[in-house]
Amino acid sequence: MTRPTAPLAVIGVPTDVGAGHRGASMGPEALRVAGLIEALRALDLTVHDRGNLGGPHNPWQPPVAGYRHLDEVVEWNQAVFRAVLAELEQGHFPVMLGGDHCLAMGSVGAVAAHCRRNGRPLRVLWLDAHSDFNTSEITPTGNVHGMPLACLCGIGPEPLTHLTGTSPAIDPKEIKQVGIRSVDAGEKRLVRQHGLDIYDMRFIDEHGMRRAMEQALADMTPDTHLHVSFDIDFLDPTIAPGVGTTVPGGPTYREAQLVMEMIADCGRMASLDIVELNPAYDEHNRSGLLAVDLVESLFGKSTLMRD
Ligand code: HAR
Ligand code: MN
Ligand code: MN
Ligand code: MN
Repeated sequence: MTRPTAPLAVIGVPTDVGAGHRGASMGPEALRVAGLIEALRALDLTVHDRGNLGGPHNPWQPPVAGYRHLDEVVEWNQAVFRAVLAELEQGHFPVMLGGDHCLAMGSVGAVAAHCRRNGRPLRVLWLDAHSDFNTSEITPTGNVHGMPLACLCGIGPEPLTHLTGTSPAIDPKEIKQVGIRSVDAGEKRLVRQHGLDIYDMRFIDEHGMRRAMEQALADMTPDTHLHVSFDIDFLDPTIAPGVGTTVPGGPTYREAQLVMEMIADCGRMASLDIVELNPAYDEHNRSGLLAVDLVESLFGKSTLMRD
């Protein structure tokens, strides 16, 4: 196990403009109230809590031409992109507290731009119930939190595909998805067409989480930048009810712990999103507390090794 040595820069992104349920905007504070910052410091990590980014409020309008709140999503993501790139340039490890998953366009976009400039290979590990590879033509909802990976791969509206200046920001080959169990009809075609490497719940049932993670984390060079995008709805809703879009049949507590421990062991993680926590749907912040528990393992806390 290798702990990151770079100081962490925690960036709150209190938005729910990309979601179809309101309340993920309260996620950053719920994670802080659950003790995230103290838990990371207790692992001897240096943590700068940068507070929250600002952005447009949620106008709560229906979708227009296949997108709900496109202008607001663009504005939030420009802010995320700038903030994350600035931290990476200072040698910091950015940790985004969401906020809905649309923010990953800004965070992964910045990581991709940084890797490109420094000639570092990139891998994006997407822990989620959903593939988040929709487009305005195929989305059943118009919610942009269902589209970030398609936009990052160059499929989407110009202001979102060109956040980093160049499009596509990432190659589908750089993406590994784990825990997937809800993919819309048109989205299925698209993820197959782009050859996404997906370890869905069927794979996990048949081969186990250990094999899924071994394969998802295989073939990284020592200089690979691993970005982890942790959507709380990855977890089974019986243990993490505090999200807007629950999907039954997700990883158990032990499976989720193994995921985090194996990521810590690989020693490549250099940036992280924690997204979709929605305190309006939670029970006494139990999903927030669980997220903190899992993130401790992600940063190297283990039962028998040194704390
Ligand atoms: N696929 C559905 C849609 O596009 C649900 C997407 C839900 N997304 C998140 N993030 N909660 O994974 O509307
Ligand atoms: Mn510093
Ligand atoms: Mn997601
Ligand atoms: Mn999801």
